[in-house]
Amino acid sequence: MKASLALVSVALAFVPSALAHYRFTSLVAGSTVTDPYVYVRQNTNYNTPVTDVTSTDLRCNVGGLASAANTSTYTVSSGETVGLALDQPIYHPGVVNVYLAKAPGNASAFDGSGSVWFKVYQLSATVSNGEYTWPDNNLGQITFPLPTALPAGQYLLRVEQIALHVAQTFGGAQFYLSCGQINVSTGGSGTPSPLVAIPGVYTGKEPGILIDIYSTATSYTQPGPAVWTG
Ligand SMILES: *[C@@H]1O[C@H](CO)[C@@H](O)[C@H](O)[C@H]1NC(C)=O
Ligand SMILES: *[C@@H]1O[C@H](CO)[C@@H](O)[C@H](O)[C@H]1NC(C)=O
Ligand SMILES: *[C@@H]1O[C@H](CO)[C@@H](O)[C@H](O)[C@H]1NC(C)=O
Ligand SMILES: [Cu+2]
Repeated sequence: MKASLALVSVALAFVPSALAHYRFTSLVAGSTVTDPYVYVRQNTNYNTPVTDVTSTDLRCNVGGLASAANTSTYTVSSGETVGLALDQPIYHPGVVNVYLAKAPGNASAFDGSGSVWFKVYQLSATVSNGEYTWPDNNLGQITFPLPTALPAGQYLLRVEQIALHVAQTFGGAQFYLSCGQINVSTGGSGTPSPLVAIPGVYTGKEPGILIDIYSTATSYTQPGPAVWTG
């Protein structure tokens, strides 16, 4: 087993980067791009996407709960632009959702369980002349301004890109995702809603997840709850 794993690693090293998948590795705050996996929970499945929407791995990726304590928390202010950067630009057609969950204590001790997640940002597809346009094509990072009404405290910042190139069969959509850890030092007094659980938020049968993107497009329905704008 060890030998064959090593051979796979060697083979992967020679795959042109355009053919490898991509990972969300680094927290972005303002104009600062932090080092990989310092403020982002490190996953253990390299760049393999999650495809089972009922798995706990959908929350912070495979290994993302176990690496919590080894992940630092970055202090930001509400209203600041934050997000996650990738190791290489997104190239599978798809859409993006960003969720936050407030930790009861330290973000590094939070497993993100329960109905605690709310959506703060999304990039959805547009349709024109029967064709989809994918908003995230070639992006190297996903960033957005934190709502100014966001209360102070520590949060998990979860970015997912749902790649839809083989999503015409159930379980075909690929979820590329990571969780960062942020500490909102000066916040507002809003009440984020609606709150959802991850896993739980998706069935995998949503029209924006189980979809043949190569057929004639009429509309696109973004998966997940409405964005909380504060
Ligand atoms: C902890 O994270 C650092 C990067 O911040 C990494 O170099 C190190 O390997 C990690 N340790 C464990 C046990 O995962
Ligand atoms: C958060 O972590 C710090 C440093 O490890 C610790 O002193 C503090 O008690 C923790 N706070 C909570 C609410 O767990
Ligand atoms: C979070 O921010 C507050 C306010 O600036 C600060 O007192 C606290 O030490 C920070 N916590 C962490 C874990 O960075
Ligand atoms: Cu891929």
